[in-house]
Amino acid sequence: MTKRISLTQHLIEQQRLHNKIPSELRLLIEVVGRACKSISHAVGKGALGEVLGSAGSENVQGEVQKKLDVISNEILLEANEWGGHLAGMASEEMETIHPIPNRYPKGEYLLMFDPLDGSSNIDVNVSIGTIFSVLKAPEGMTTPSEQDFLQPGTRQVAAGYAVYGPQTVLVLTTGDGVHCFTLDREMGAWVLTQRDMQIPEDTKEFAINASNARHWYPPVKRYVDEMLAGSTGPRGKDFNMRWIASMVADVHRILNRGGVFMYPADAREPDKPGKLRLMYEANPMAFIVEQAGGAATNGDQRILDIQPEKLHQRVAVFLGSKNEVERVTGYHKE
Ligand code: AHM
Ligand code: MG
Repeated sequence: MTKRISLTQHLIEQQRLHNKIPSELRLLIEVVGRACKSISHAVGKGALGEVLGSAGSENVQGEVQKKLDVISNEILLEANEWGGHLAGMASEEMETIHPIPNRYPKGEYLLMFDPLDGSSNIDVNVSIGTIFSVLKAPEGMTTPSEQDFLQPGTRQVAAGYAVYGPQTVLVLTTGDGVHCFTLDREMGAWVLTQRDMQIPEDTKEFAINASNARHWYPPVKRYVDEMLAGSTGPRGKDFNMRWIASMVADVHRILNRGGVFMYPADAREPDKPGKLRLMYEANPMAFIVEQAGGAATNGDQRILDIQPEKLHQRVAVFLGSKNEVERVTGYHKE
């Protein structure tokens, strides 16, 4: 039998190799991993756990919260509050930041998350997930303010996502490649199953919500039309389309076999660029995708270079196979 490498062992070995995972950051990642196991467990109960359906509340983006959105948020908050590794947290499901209460010791990291991504898929048993991003608190900061979280994605020290699907997986980067762990459900342990995931530079697969086509701006319309034209069109090859409507699941497919994922800005609400949020969706995914040899832009610039202005700001997203992301970004510049 091949030797199984646990999440903890992997993090310790990475620290020895690259010296980027001090023990406080390792603890943070382990705690997030533990919280993801609890979320996976809650998700897996479905109707039997009475966790499906709406929570009867709205989040700051005006979206109806599902029971599991709220449960997942609480699991992540509770797991991360008392360990002493964090200064504060922020979440898609909370309007303002959550500083660590004074009764607990404070650490030097800031954690942001989308506790349960793919909300529209929760009640229909399609893959959903958790996305997280870790920053260092600014030097000398005692109690964090929202401003302290507004750092560009290049400053992330770790990012990852879990997918609650046929298998539960955790995909992680600390800036030295992207590694995937599968949850051994009998043992309750994360086991390393893929090292150094790489996104192929070219692809014949794209992901976009085509029901918004009539609102797209010309560069996106041109790019998608050229792919749809297939082997007799300007691209000279046929493309396949996939849209799961859970970013975690779409990105996971792209990490495994390539592809380009798009959630563009469109003409509906010009001051709201796209649907996805920069701080806890686009930035962590962009970090992971770049670490796997792919690219991520908003059509104009690298996502990781954007200076955030607001905690819940939205951003257009083009990410995945490098040559395709460069092409669609180029169309925006023409
Ligand atoms: P959520 O965080 O409220 O679940 O929204 C984000 C999700 C992404 O996972 C997914 O890519 C997108 O919204 C799907 O949008 P649409 O409903 O337009 O297909
Ligand atoms: Mg989301």
